[in-house]
Amino acid sequence: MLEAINNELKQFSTSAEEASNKDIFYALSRLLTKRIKQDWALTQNAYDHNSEKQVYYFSMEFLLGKLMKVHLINLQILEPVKKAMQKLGFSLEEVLQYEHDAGLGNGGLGRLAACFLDSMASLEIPGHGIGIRYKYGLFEQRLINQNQVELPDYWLKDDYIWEERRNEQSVEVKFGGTIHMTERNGRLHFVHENAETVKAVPFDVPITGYNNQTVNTLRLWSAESSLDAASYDQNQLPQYRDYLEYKQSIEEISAFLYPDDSHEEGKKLRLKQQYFLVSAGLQSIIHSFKKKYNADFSLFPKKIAIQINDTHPSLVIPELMRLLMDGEGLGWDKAWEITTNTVAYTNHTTLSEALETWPADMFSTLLPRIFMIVEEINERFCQHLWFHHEDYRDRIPELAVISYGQIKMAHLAVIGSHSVNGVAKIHTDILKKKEMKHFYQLYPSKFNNKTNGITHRRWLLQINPELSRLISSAIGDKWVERPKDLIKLIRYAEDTAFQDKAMEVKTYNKQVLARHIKEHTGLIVDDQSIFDVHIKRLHGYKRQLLNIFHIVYLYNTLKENPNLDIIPRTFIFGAKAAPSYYFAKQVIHFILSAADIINHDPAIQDKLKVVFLENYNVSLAEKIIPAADVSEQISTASKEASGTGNMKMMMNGALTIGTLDGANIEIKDMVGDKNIFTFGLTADDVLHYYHHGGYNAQDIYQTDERLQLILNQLHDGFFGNDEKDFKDIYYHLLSHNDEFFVLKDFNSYEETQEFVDQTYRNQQKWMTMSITNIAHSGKFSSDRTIQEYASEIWKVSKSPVFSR
Ligand code: 26V
Repeated sequence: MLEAINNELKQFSTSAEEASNKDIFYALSRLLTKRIKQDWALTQNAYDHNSEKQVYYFSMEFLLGKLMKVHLINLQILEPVKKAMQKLGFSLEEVLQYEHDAGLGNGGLGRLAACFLDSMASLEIPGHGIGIRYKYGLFEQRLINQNQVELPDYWLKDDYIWEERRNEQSVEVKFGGTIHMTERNGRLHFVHENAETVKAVPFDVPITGYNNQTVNTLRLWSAESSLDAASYDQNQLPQYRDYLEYKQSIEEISAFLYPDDSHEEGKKLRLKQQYFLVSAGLQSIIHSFKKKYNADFSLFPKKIAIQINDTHPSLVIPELMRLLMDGEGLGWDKAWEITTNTVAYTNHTTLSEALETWPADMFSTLLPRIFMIVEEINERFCQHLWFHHEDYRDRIPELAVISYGQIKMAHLAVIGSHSVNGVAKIHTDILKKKEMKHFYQLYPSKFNNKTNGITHRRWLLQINPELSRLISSAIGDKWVERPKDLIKLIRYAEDTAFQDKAMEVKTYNKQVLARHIKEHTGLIVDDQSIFDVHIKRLHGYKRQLLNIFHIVYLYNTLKENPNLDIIPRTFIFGAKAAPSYYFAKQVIHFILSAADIINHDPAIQDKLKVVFLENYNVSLAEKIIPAADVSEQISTASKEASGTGNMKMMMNGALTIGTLDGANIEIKDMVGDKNIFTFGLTADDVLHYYHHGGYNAQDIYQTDERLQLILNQLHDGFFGNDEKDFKDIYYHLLSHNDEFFVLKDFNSYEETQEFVDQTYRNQQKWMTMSITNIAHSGKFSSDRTIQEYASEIWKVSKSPVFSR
């Protein structure tokens, strides 16, 4: 290994003595790329020639984070590389910092896509990602004057080491223009005239499997001008200026990731991005399909499975129809059968403000042919209801794809696919019983659940090597390939020697995080305190506000009674707010302002510390999660479709304080009531209040003195001069009747937090609970999730590149 690295350095006429960390990083990346490319070519060759079904996961987001360590682990060369680095006088950890996070996603949905790619490759499933190569990923967050400020994330500034441009596989995507219909040999032909043509260039990223030879592909599409700059005379200024403007308008399509995953805006550029992704992706799939199977499209659903990550890529349905009919000459019925048998849809939210709809006039101008096809899908669906479901006649406007000038993408996705899945049991139940009740009654067999998962290779093996080693020393290392084997740890849950070691690991991880906190915020936190962690996007329903209310309550109580006996706690937050989400930004401002007061008040005697870490992203999550004692999963019940941070923290031995929402319920089912702290309204309670009323936030304000004090502090400027923001939170809760039941759940949350404190005092009991959580976390590996998608939706099996 040492020699290989030295050789790489030599080729760039430098030596280990003269090299910088960055030189070493590039040398290592070249070395790895060469190794990976061999297996990548073999895998590709196998997929080109065998007749296995191929899976394509279409997603507007892939939140990959860094990949170098993943590759080192997957190729089983982490230890030798680490040693070689040491010999050369470098620290691998420092070298790895030179890789920029690929932040091509907002949060849970994008990170899930990345975990799925990892699991598909590790399980030897021929499964690929199709996404967009955004020039700017999710914004970088700075905290300035206790407020969030956004900076662009120009992650492609230095070359992206893993990508491979495949110019020769570029395709064209057409926007705008008009559709001209002609008749030839008794058939209608559709000619797209005066369209704006965009060149879609694929950049492929290799996805390595763990300890196998599979290297799948994530294909990211980039928009480029199809006109050649050379054909413009730079001296002909007006023309050249037009060209530059045109070029910019094209490149805009893959310029940035929309940073708001909470409010759907119906923006034209976003629709352009979606069609760009879908059209480019499908054209390349059809191209490789035809190379293998000529034009026998009846084979298509047997050889291709397409999963769409939420409705964002749901234009695959009309676009596949277009390509099959206009491109390949198939009739409607045949094309429809192929399309619906190929496409499957995953729903990730029931929040109405995030559901996608497009104004029909904008849609038809931008995508005239696709609009015609969507209209036809709508027409046929409405006719079907009218003639075959008489009792649904009144509901046609409610269920149609196009109604009152709006196109409803979720309806299109359900009608045009053979499978509709939710991402946790309760979420799927809510889809069936409420949100998509009528579609469920019409198509019961389409609906199914696939509870989310996370890749245990990244989220345990990679980020927590100390815990991984301890686990393997007790139960062997088979759990790495078979995560359900973690259950064998259950024998050690009450083993005091093992508990001591697990506690040592946790303390070590807390010390590492404490150092990071000191370096990045200047705050000194006690590694003996409870590390209570709330990391996720900032959103009203995720209730960071409930957490900070409880912290302020503890602060107020300690001020009253400085001798109050509580276990010291360090509250750790990480969260980005969508740039235009005003309320979310006010909550950040509140947390930071309260933190400032609490952290600097000597009366608190360091019993409470509040830390807000800047720029929460995959790499920061990797530093925080191994050090968490308490995992905050406190969404308003019914709102969090699944959550995946809950699984990551459980797998690292944190105990959950959570509502009965999303996958928290399945965590509870696995570990049992005794090993999780649940509280608050249930989903049924919440839905009942929404439908029938009966909740009055003012009543709680009047009767609960603790909350009255906090709300008055917000109103009266206790948290600083910038009191407008705080007043807005006050009015949000009291005048808008506390949409997310923060006040309603406060009492139950406070009591449960008190119980957490009491439980922590018994360290043995705590460790029993912690080890029990780790032991049951195998179920939440994305390997299990992917196996379920593979056997129940995609009908694909393992396809090893070489049988071992
Ligand atoms: C929505 C929108 C709408 C406007 C434009 C940009 C944009 C980007 C993303 C989204 C998706 C929101 C849905 C979502 O992220 N759902 C989360 O999915 C996770 C994975 O299934 C799940 O664990 C979380 O509970 C769920 O909130």
